[in-house]
Amino acid sequence: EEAAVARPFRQRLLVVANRLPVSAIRRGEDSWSLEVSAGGLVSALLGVKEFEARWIGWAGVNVPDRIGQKALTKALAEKRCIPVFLDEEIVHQYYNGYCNNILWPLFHYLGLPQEDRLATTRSFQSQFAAYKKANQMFADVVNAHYEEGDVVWCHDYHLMYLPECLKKYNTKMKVGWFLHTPFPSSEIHRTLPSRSELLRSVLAADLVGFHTYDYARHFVSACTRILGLEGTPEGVEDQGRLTRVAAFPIGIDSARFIRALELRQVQEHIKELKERFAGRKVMLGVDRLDMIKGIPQKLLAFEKFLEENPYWRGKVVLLQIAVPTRTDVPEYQKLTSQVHEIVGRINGRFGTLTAVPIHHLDRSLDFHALCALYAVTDVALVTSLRDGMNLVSYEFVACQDAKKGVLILSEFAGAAQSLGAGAILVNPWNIIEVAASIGQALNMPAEEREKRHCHNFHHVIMHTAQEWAETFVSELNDTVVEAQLRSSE
Ligand code: ADQ
Repeated sequence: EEAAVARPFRQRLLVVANRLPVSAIRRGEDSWSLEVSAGGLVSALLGVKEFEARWIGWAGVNVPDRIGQKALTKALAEKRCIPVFLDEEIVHQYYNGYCNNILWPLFHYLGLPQEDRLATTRSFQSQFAAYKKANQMFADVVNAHYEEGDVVWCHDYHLMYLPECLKKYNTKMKVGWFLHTPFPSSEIHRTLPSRSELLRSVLAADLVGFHTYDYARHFVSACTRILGLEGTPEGVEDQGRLTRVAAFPIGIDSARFIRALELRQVQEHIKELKERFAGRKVMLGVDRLDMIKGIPQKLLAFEKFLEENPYWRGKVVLLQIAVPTRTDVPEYQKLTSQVHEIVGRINGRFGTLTAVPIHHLDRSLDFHALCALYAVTDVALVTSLRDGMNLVSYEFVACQDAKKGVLILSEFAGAAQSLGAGAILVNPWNIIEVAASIGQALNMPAEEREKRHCHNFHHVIMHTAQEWAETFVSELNDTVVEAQLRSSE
């Protein structure tokens, strides 16, 4: 950081995402304590020395009073973070409602919510209004901090309305937008009542990025079929103005994982885990507890495997670490109890007085514990029903250079396109196929494991998060901003 500060000029990068990469806890009327979360995006941008990143987003807390807001703004400034204050009602309608109840399931091919049609229409409209209002509030903050020469990078499905709001303020502002989820087939996007408005707003950006070529293609098809615009090899053209659309597959900060494995505390943890599971093969699942991750399907496949392979009973253990998310949403509560029920049944069927086949944890693990688990795993199971990329598969590969374990990977994760040659690819809906692939993975000869691992390891260390961020921002810089914005309809 310090060496980079000495450089004469570093371009400012305003990174706009729904959540700031910090958790804020209020300690008093005007005092806050902050904890920086070392997520992928944070380490990706720390690694990019050409830019000086500022973060703009919601701090995840409701701060209704001016004193609290002022104090939090000041505390966040030290972390180069700028807050957007959203009240509870907006959070409910924009974040829980439109983002997580409508866009998230739709983009993962789970369709729109299907309650009573009239009620849905009404709540849909108010949620979309809140979504636009929240995006406008983000735009206000960005605009207040923008200086000429800055580049603005908007993230994810929460902020699809942001590029248009920003360009309305300033047509010269360089605006990029990146989607972390899949972009679905245009036939799916078509079902969304606000389909055109969102596409048009995203097109106001200068550069639009996705994890895979397929998502980019789906987006371009949506623009051509729904908006009647022209798709070109570079992107989408509207009355002579080009919005560049391309694939930028994300990666991880692989060096951080590899370094962690050398730490004494991680080594000790590895030793403990090895002793604990001696004589058994370790299988691992690490997911947020979300329907898109296919956790019930994974458990059913494991059950099928144990059913058909009595030899392996007692010789293999599945560690499923599932962080609860969105716990106030009924569907997520239902998923939790469904998962618990299946785990209970399998452990009841195949457990003994001294050992159970599945250890299921409803919580997150700290970074070092996670690295140790990745390192002792023989087979990782990633069975997402849809997943923009899936970084867990990358993290597993990064920690496996000693063991050369096997990755079973859903073909519906973006990662299948980069790690497909080394992984065993499966259709997570096909329980029998996944069960068979568990057998294949557990029995795989060392030579084949090594070959597959090397392929994936090479990819993971070569295509890092830093490289991803650098490529996106430099391509954004290369786009030509035309000071023209289509008249909105
Ligand atoms: P996510 O859906 O959150 O991300 P993923 O890419 O797998 O999915 O990243 C999850 C991150 O959380 C990983 O870094 C993982 O280590 C961590 N994590 C998950 N479960 C954990 C647990 N139990 N304990 C500790 N840590 C845990 C979204 C998209 C993805 C896309 C990313 C990045 O849904 O498809 O890859 O953004 O663009």
